[in-house]
Parts: sequence; structure tokens; C-alpha cells
Amino acid sequence: MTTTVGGATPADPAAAPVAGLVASLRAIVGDAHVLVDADMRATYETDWLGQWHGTTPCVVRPGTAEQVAAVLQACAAAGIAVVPQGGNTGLVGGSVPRGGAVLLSLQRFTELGPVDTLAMQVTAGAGVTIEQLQQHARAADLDFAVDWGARASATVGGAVNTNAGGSRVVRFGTMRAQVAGVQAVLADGSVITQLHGLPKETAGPHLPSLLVGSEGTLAVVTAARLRLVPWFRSSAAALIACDSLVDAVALLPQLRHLPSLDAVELLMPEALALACAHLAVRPPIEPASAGAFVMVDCAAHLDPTDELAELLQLQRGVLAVGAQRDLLYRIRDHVTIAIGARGVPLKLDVAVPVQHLDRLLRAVRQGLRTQAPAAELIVFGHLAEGNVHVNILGAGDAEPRMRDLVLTAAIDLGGTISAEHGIGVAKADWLERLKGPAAVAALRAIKQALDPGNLLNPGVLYPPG
Ligand code: 2HG
Ligand code: ZN
Repeated sequence: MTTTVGGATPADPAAAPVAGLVASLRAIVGDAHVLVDADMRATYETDWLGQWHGTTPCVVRPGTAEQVAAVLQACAAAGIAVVPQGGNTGLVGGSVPRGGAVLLSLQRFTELGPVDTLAMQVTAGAGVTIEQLQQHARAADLDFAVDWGARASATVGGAVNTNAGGSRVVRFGTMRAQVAGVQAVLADGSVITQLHGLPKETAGPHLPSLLVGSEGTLAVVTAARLRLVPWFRSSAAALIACDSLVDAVALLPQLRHLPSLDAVELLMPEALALACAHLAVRPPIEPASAGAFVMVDCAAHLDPTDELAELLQLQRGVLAVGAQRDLLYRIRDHVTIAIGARGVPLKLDVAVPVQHLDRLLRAVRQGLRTQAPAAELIVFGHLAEGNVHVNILGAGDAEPRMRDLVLTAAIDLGGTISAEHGIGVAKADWLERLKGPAAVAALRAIKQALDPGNLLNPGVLYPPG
């Protein structure tokens, strides 16, 4: 099912007060960076997987923080909301325009500062892709730690705003652990620049951290000061076949003892089969021969192959080095695309304490048996964090019921309804159930203080009302 977001506000660029606003925006960023033609707007109005659609009267592409400030002020004066967008690789509708809002693209913020090898940090514009950032860091013999399949399109700004996770969280934490500072524009047009990245500073709450995971609702992030990590040039991976998910989880303590452990990913058999079929490659292990697969990656300055080889003496699995490892990652990175090629799934990104993962998936399967027996369930994710991506294809009318069932089960098991994709518009109604009224009231108070006019990304994250 695809979802169209937004209300009845006209998206027609010729309609007042939009026409006046478009003229103001042109004066701020130049004609070339205000897109009003339907075909120019189209790629900004639908997310990369074609899951979320909306319309905007115009796309505005400022190039400096000062221009962002002027854009926000002009939109506020016109009473028209703003939806910030980075690489448009979101999965919860958080950066697709709604209700006639202006789409503010951060695409032009592509500046990458010099790598500070003393501090092991770099300043990156919000529009820099994760892949560009990694390449830039590697040229200085360092690396950027957060990594996931959409690295070629996903941007720094989006990663900050969603507290992106990916495959290396087990070693380096999420985006929150990498953000040392930000430059951000508040709804009133004031610019906060905290890019010094001092590793020690106790001078009140850390505003950059407040913006991590705020999904474009508190400010427009234009740049970030990011921590870098050593670049491990030697890697070795393994795909381990486990009889069951319970056995896969039971592997974790042993894996955590591997000195160079870099990633522990979960591929349920159907996810492995689907990605391999999509890529037309032979699965490294027959998918139907196991109940769950664990993909382990080790990275170090010295070749970690022996560490993994030793582990494999006690497990059924294959070692993947060099081109074989690349293939394993290609398979892992293509699961989302392989699912998307079959249809638009119900996609839920949940996490539970890892010992409850099996209970979660049992509840999901049981729900499907009664609600949508013909639907296809594809599960994969990040085992070490108990984070699974539950993708359901063909649930039809049962989609809302399955969404409720999966999210309720995650909460009841002490987990979360969003581990790395964000709340977006998809799950805004659920925030209070997850966090409780006191926490949501505190979040609303912060939103109200920083954006009293609800200019920035209305409808995202905070439940309506
Ligand atoms: C991944 O882990 C992403 O590959 C996408 O978080 C997950 O498609 C998904 O459900
Ligand atoms: Zn993921």
C-alpha cells in the first residue's frame, strides 16, 4: 500500500499566498533554486521506494545557513510550513511534503571540511552523502562509523535527524555517538553554530544532541561536526546458519568476545532467498537449510580472518573474505530493494531486548496466520541491538491491524516502535503509547519553545493535538 500524506491545502504555485512566497524565495536563493514545475518537483514529492507521496507548491534549495534562515522567515510570514529533505531515503514519510508545505532541500550543502586528524573529526554539510563522507575520511586514513545500504544517497542531515543506526552500531553506536556539534537554523531564523567539537564541555545541555533524532521538527540542520574512527583496512565476514532465531541470539555472547567485531546482522531465510533471487546470485548457504542466518563482520588493522575461522570451527557457516565478503554485503544491502521490487510492503522498524526477539516474531507470525494468511513476511535487521525490520507484503486490508499488532508487541516486550528509521508521519500516533504522557508533554514543550508556529515539519514525530 502506498500512502499519500497531507491535507487539502492547495499546492498550486499560482495560488495566493503561494505566488507571493515563490517570488520571495526566488529573491533569496535565485530562480534556478526554486522549482515549481510538476516534473521538477516530482522526485522530491515521492520517497525513494515509492512508499510515500505528497505535493508541494515549490522546492527551494538554499545554499547557505543564512539563506535557510531567510527562507524560514519568508515561509513563516506567508503562513506556509516547511518540510526539510536530505537524500529522500527515509522510510516513514518524514521528509515527504504534506499539506501544501514548501519542500526545503538540503542538497546544496555539500561542503566537506578538512579532516582534523588530531581531533579525529570532520565538519560536513547536511547534503553530503554518507558514502562521500566515508571516502573523504578514508583519504585521511580514518573512517565514518555509521553505515547502511542507502549510503550513496542518504545524507548527513538526514542521518542526524533520524539518529541513523545501520550495521556498525554494535561497535560504534548510532549517529548520536558521532555528532560532536551542529550548525542549525531555528524556526525564527536564528542560526546556532556549535561546530568546535570539543570532546569535553559541560556548559549546560548539549543542543546538538537535542537535534539528533528530532526529524526536522526543531531546526534545520545545515552542517554537523562528526567524530571519525580508525579505518580498518582488513575485513572478514562469515555467514552462520543457525537452527533457529533462539540459537542465533545465543551466539551473541561469543561474538562479543571477538576483538574486531564490527557488525552482527540477522537475515531470516526468506530475506536471504529474496535478495539472492533479486541479484540473481547463488545463496552462500541454501536458505531453507536454516532457521536464521547471522552475518558477522570483523574489521581490524591486521587480518581478522583467523578470529572468524576459529569461530566457524564450532558453527555451520561460510567464511567470506575479499570478493566473497563484498558479495555478502551486496546481498545484505539489497534486501530492501528486493522487497521493493515485489511491491510496497508494510515496513516496521522495531527493537526489543534481544532475549525477546523470538517472542516478538512468534507474535507476528501468529498474527499473520489469523489476519493475513496469504501475506509474505520478510524479516532481517541488526541482531546485536534486537532490531528487526518486519516487512509484510500483500497484507491488504489487514495492514492496519498488523501494524497495531507488531508495534503493540514491541512495546509490550519492553522495546521500541522505531529503532533507526524514525517516527515520521507513519507512527506519530504511537509516540505517546511508547513514551508515556509525561515524556510527550516534555517533548511538546520543547517543540513549542523552539517552533511556536509549528513551521517545521508539522505532522511528523509529535502526535497531532
Ligand atoms: C536496513 O537495515 C535498513 O537495511 C532498511 O534499515 C530496512 O527496508 C527495511 O526495512
Ligand atoms: Zn536497518
